[in-house]
Amino acid sequence: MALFSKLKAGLKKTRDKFSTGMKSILTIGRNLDDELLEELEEKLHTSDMGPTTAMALMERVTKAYKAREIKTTDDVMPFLKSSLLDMVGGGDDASITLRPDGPTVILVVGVNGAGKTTSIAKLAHHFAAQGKKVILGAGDTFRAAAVEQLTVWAGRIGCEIVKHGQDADPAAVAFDAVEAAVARKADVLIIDTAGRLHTQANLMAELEKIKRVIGKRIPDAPHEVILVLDATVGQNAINQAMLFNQAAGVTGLFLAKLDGTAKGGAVIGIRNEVDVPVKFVGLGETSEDIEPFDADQFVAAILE
Ligand SMILES: Nc1nc2c(ncn2[C@@H]2O[C@H](COP(=O)(O)OP(=O)(O)OP(=O)(O)O)[C@@H](O)[C@H]2O)c(=O)[nH]1
Ligand SMILES: [Mg+2]
Repeated sequence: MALFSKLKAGLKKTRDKFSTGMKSILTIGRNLDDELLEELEEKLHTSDMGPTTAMALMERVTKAYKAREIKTTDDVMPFLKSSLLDMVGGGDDASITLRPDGPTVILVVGVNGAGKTTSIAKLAHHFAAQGKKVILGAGDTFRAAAVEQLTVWAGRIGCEIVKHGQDADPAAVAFDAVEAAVARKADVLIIDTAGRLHTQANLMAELEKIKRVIGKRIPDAPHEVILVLDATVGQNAINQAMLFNQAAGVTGLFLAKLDGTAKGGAVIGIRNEVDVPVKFVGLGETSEDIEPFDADQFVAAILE
């Protein structure tokens, strides 16, 4: 499958570091002992999945070793694989379920240039392809070009867009977009926001305001707050996920740019440290380059 090979290509760096490193120490005939465990720890720490995750994995391995659940070097890779699967998660929360009555409101947030607007186009395409009526809200009023960019995507995908002028209050745009989505009986409303640093408290507070205003029109909305992360930034993505989650209550991650020279290993760390599920991955610059996140595929792409 083309997209899976893109995923594998994107995770090449992670896979090379991880699998090649493992193979170099888990050689045939070698005993599973304390010395090997030390080497394993070192390899895990130099992989790009982050120190906390490396430590968590190591804890599991050591425990299993002491309990004699893993006895030989042959047992190590299958054990790591099932541990990684467990840590990356998956399950029911790994998708966006649309509500049967009224529009599902999705607020999209993230740092500058993470891939928010492109990922919105992908989500719009994803739902439109299922025959759903999609409306976009141009909540990034910070740059004039941002509204234009989203308008171009709306035109390509063939969905409506609600927009105000530049410098308009993003919360007001969001409110109007929700009104329009209700009035026009849309299935999905996806709202763009300006990029902001997770460390800028005033801008993070603005997200709360946008959420509050949306909630005034539909009490349980936004139903999803999707944080778009640039997969190429590695460990910093974990910090972003933590702070955006604190400020805006993130319900899912969109991992963009996994096709590039990504450090996708950070995903494992995110799930382990923030407990927000990855819902979609972005694998290119067109609206079709989107895949629902599949934990099995992801772990396979790292280990094979
Ligand atoms: N290769 C690749 N490029 C991507 C992907 N997603 C987004 N991009 C590119 O990343 C750049 C930034 O994307 P945008 O969607 O504009 O990012 P943004 O977060 O909306 O940016 P701001 O609104 O400026 O904060 C663009 O050049 C996109 O084409 C992806 O999955 N793969
Ligand atoms: Mg944008």
